[in-house]
Amino acid sequence: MQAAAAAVHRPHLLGAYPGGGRARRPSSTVRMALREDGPSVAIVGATGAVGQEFLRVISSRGFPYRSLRLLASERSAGKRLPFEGQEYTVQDLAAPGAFDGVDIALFSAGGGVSRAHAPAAVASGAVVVDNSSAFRMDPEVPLVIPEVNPEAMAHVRLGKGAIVANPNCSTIICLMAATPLHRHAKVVRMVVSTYQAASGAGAAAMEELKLQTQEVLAGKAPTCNIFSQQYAFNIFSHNAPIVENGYNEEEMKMVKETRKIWNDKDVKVTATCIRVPVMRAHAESVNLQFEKPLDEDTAREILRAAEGVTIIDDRASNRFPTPLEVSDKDDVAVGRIRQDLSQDDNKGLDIFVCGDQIRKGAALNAVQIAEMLLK
Ligand code: 2RA
Repeated sequence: MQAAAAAVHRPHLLGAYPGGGRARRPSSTVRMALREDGPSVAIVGATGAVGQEFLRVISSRGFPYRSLRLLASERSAGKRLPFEGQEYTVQDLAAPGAFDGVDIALFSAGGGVSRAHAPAAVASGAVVVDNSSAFRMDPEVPLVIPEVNPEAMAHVRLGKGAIVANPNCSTIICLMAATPLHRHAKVVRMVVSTYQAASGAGAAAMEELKLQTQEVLAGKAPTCNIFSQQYAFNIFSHNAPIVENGYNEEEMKMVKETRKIWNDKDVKVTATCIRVPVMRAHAESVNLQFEKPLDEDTAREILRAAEGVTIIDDRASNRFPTPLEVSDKDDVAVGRIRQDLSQDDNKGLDIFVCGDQIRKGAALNAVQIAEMLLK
């Protein structure tokens, strides 16, 4: 048994932040990424929450680009957006030639837009990194978390049109922590309970949470436009539609995407997904049952060495990951690492994981996929 679980902080390029995890590169050190030898990049859904985060991540990581095209629906076309000292006019993604000359197109404008326009981008030779659910379960489309299954996109080449899908945010955050343990002891069953932030439902949901909080505090009835029920000071089952088996679509994504990413059709996964009034980072309680024994000290060592993972696990101070602490950070944070008492022979662990939904759950993962195309 381990003696006292201490908070573990690993140094990082972007600088450790107080209490563990990683800080986003400060704006004063932002690198100009406009480079003649970079690919030509298009961002579809450039005015949305994830679209805007694509730009921040491109800038903070110095992702090289020769040219940048910001695309959105006709409604947003004509808007002007500043980025790295230049001003870009948002163009209509449905206009003829919208993807001409584009090497990499980062899509985050919903499944309908991806289904309608990704094929045109691919036909013009672009590699599409799609953040929607449109192609995730297509057997021809790799579903990739770079730290987890980079091999799935080994055949994808710049210059040859293709689609690579970004997994759902909840799956990314869960598997960032579960996969290093899975590699060691093989997960046979995983039970996930999520506490999902407003950002997962888009910028309008974040605004609704702010507005409702003010309204409720002022004794007014909350405005419910995005969600059908009060969100501030409340939690409710995830807003995704319920399917025939009683699960909602968000829960089924966790089940199906985990199997695809781990290339393991037999792994047992069950999930309960809940929306909580938190702005932009998801939290997840994950129970893992393994084929082989895995003690909690070894698990902590494995997670400490895992890329993109920070451990916050200070039992003495009762200090563990929180959505606020991981907001705007690249890493997912893992804590509450403990042996599952109900499993024999150290074959079970409980962990608690938090990750920024817009960043690692969406934009950062997509830009990391794009980075892999440059290697
Ligand atoms: C959510 N599925 O509801 C979204 C994020 N991709 O949080």
